[in-house]
Amino acid sequence: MIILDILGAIWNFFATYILQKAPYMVGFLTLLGYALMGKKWYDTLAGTLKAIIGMLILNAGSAGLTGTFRPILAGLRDRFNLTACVTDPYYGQNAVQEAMESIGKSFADTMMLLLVAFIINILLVRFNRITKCRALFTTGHVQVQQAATAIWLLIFALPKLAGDGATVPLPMMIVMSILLGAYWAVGANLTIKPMQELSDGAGFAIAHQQMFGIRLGYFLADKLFGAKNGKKLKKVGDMEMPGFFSIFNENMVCTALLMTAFFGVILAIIGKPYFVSTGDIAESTNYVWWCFDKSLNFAVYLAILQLGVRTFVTELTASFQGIADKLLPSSVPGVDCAVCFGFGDANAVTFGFLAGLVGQILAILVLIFTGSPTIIICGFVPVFFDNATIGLVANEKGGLKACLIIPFFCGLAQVFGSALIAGWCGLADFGGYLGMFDWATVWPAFTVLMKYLGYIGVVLVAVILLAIPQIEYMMDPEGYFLITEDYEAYKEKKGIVTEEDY
Ligand code: ASC
Repeated sequence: MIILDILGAIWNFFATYILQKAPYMVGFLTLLGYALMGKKWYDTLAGTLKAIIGMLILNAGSAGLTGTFRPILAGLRDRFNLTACVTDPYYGQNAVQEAMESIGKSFADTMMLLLVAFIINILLVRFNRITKCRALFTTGHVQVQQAATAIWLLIFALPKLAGDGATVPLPMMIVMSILLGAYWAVGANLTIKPMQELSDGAGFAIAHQQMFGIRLGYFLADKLFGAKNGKKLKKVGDMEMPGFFSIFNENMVCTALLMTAFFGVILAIIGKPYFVSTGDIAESTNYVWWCFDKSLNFAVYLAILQLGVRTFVTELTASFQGIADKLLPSSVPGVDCAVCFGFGDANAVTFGFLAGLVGQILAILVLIFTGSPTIIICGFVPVFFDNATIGLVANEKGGLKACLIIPFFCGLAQVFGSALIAGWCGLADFGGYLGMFDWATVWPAFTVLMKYLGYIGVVLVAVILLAIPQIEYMMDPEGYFLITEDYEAYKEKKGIVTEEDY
């Protein structure tokens, strides 16, 4: 009994403080990786600390961005008295919690789902010679948000299987874990090629909420805007601006100026009285200066975020070699989408975000003017992190045009998709929906299949998911594992020349 109690306490600690907290999960993997490699204890300690601190810095940047700009976008809703559903992973998670309580179900099942789905992800990677899945999800906060949303979508799609009790019955739990675990493994796996190319083989995948979006953006950028007949691509970083415009070449300056213009307009629309009423500013505050200060802070948080990436990425990927050699062959860690902001053209992050914002605002206006029963307010997290990431990847493959056009369409898809699914499954009534790209496109499609085809739909979704890495493998059997095992050899085989190699 005592042993069981101790094991229970250890597990509880692990689940609460490590599994759900990305910095410590990354630290744990770094520690494990270095230990498996037999590194000296003090090097292991230093590497682990650096990985944790780097990830904490990244979180500080991302929390700063979200904390500063979320109230501004939410202010639009209050200012115009809209009863609208906010697309934001945290609002979405709260909405699920309230929705579950409203039907007498316990939210505690989410944690169980998270754990079992994570084990399925590990197994799919462990047996990757069969499954072809090469990426392990490490972003715990995202996993919690997704587990919550997936529980609700599945209860909605399969009410009979969900039963009437307070807890989710075992068969339902099994279905949920398989689908979610497969989505993590397959989605993160889809991002490996775009990320290896973007980072010149840094050895990570993205484990976030727009993984299908990244691959789609990469594919479309290449097909529609990619370099043809050996012509060099015009990327964001290649723009040589004359005179005054040359100051836009500097990332911090570019971000600050663009944000001042964009947020200036939004803040002008909301107006000072609103922020006085919320207590954000005093009556005596100079509103224009306050807006300017907010906009400059955008560049500050982005810079912090990139510093975080530089601090932890090499430690994590170097140590992960130990895990790949001993435990999970040919695998890479799946990390937060903000990690890729440390690679590629820094301005593509800003351009992608702004193009996505324009798309989202346009889509919201369409919803308002067509009298849609569900109105969406764009939360900061989806509009920024999704579109910046997709824009960065699109720029790498298809240049400036791709970096603007693809995120614009993603912006439309995020709003229309979220409005449809959140209205349909009832989460809009609770004020929030996850709203990130995959959850506004891929998951709603899965939900339709399961709602109308029942168990056949479930099987279909699982088969579709598991078939994706197989198809990817069939398209490039020789390069498929090489790209994670030895990127230099992969490049040589494919005749890829990067700018650094010139
Ligand atoms: C999310 C989420 C966040 C951000 C962060 C980006 O989906 O919940 O806090 O994106 O992970 O770095």
